[in-house]
Amino acid sequence: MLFRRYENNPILTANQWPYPVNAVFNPGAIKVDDETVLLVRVEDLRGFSHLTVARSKDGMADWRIDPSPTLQSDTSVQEERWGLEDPRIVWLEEQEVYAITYVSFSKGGPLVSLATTKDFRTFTRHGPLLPPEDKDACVFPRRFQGRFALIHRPLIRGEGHIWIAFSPDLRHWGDHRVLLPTRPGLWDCHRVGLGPQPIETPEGWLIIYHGVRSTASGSLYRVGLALLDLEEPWKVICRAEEWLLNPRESYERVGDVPGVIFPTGVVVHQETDELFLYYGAADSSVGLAIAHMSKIKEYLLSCPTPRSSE
Ligand code: BMA
Repeated sequence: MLFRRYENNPILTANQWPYPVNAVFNPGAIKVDDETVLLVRVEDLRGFSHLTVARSKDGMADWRIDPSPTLQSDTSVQEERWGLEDPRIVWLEEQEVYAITYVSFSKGGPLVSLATTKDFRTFTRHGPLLPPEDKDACVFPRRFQGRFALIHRPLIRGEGHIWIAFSPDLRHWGDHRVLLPTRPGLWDCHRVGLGPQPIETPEGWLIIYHGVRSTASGSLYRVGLALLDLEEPWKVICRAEEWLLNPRESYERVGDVPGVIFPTGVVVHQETDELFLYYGAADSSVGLAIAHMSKIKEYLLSCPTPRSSE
C-alpha cells in the first residue's frame, strides 16, 4: 500500500467550521513559508460553494480557519452565479503569484476560471479560461518552450478525458490534445479528471487523478497515478493500471455523495520524503493520505507506457 490514511481523519469537517455550513471538501493545498494552506471548498446551506482558507503548521492538525468566507463568488459575473468549486493551487515562478484554477458554476454549466493572489487574503480574478462544460484544471508552474500549459477536463459527447492545452499569455488557449483518456473496462472507464496540481520531480511530472466507474448504486471515485515528461508534458511516460486509493473508510462511504475520494491538493515535504495528499471524502469532509515520494516513483516507473491508441 503506497498511501496510508492519516489516523485522525477526517482532518476537517463542517462541525468545526466557524460559521454554519453543509459540507467542507475538495481543498486546494500549497506550502506557504512554513505552513500548509488549504483553500477549502465550502458548501453553504443553499447548496452554493465558496472557498475558505485553513492553515496548519504540520499539515495534519490544529487548523486555523478563516472566520468568514475567503473567496466568495461574484454574483454580478454570469459565470459565478452558482458558486466556486474545487480549487487547485500552484506558485507561478515568473509572475511570483499563486495561481488558483477553480470551477465557477455558470447557469450554462461549470467552467474553469483563474484567480491569482500573493497572500490568500486578496485575489485578482482573470475570468474564465475555457467554456463549459469543463472542470478539474490546473496550470503548470512554468512555461514549456515559451508556452504555459493547462490540464483540464472538458465533457464532450458525454466523454470525460483529461486534456492539455497551451497558451502564450495564460489567457488564450489552444493546441488542445487528449492527455489521459478514460480506459474502457478498467476502474477509470467512465470519467477521469486531474487531482492536485502537477508535482515536478527529476523523473517527470507526477500526476494524481481521479477515475470514475458507474455502478448499479452510483459512481465510485478512486485515485490513480501517471508520470508526464518533464520538458514535454504532453507525453505520458507511464500510467498505473491499478488504483491507489479506493473509498473504504466510513467517512468516504457515507456522506452527501457516497463512495468518493476526490484529491485536489498536495504538499511534498522534502525533509521527510513524504507526500501529503488532501482529498474530499464523500463530498462531506477533508481527508489526508500520506505516501513516500521515493516509493511512488519506484512503483510508477515500473508501470507501462500507454500506447498512443489508448
Ligand atoms: C465531480 C465534481 C466534484 C465532486 C465529485 C463527486 O464531478 O463535481 O466536485 O466532488 O463530482 O460528487
